Amino acid sequence: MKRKIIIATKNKGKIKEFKKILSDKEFEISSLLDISDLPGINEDGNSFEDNAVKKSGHIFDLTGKPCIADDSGLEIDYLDGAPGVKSSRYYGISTPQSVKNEKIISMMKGAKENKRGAQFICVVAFTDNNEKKTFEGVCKGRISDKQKGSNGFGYDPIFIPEEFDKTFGELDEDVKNRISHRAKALRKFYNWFVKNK
Ligand code: ITT
Repeated sequence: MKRKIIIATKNKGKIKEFKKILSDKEFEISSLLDISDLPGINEDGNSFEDNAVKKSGHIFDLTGKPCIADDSGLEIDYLDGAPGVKSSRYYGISTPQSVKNEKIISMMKGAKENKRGAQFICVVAFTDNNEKKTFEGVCKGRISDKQKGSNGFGYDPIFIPEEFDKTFGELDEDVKNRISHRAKALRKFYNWFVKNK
């Protein structure tokens, strides 16, 4: 029998990836796009972990159903780790993503290849009636010199994962869903879940 789980997000890019990555697993997944009128949450934690735990705990408290949340972002070495935990609010929550990406490209103009390192981080938090657990995934790579491709979402058109020379925006979605920060965190979650739940 399929196990019901709620993904505590309205981000369509994340929802698509969660569903794909967990598609061969025995979950019946719903998201906040399927549940109307839930009050939002202030993501004011200082870490991905704080925010992920806050989001999954909040939705578990409201629904009483097992819940997973994802807090994620891009850390760029050349920008001292920015945008990091503020990735979705960087340069304004309603600024179009392509403008944010262009801003980063221009701030990094002239940065040499060995100074362009970056990593995507994802912390998945699980909450049910008797526990809270977190799982982290990291995907290392570098920032490209222009935006390329339209696959994925967010900063994908400017991020080139290690061992590739195309951005996540250009790479096939199946490749991203195999090697990404989100795939790694969800694999850890799943391995724990099957042993413990
Ligand atoms: P929820 O809180 O509802 O899950 P959100 O978009 O606000 O949605 P976050 O606070 O975790 O999510 O912000 C993460 C941001 O980091 C996201 O909006 C993207 O801009 C970026 N990001 C995270 N994972 C990414 C990925 O796989 N590819 C590209 N950008 C990503």
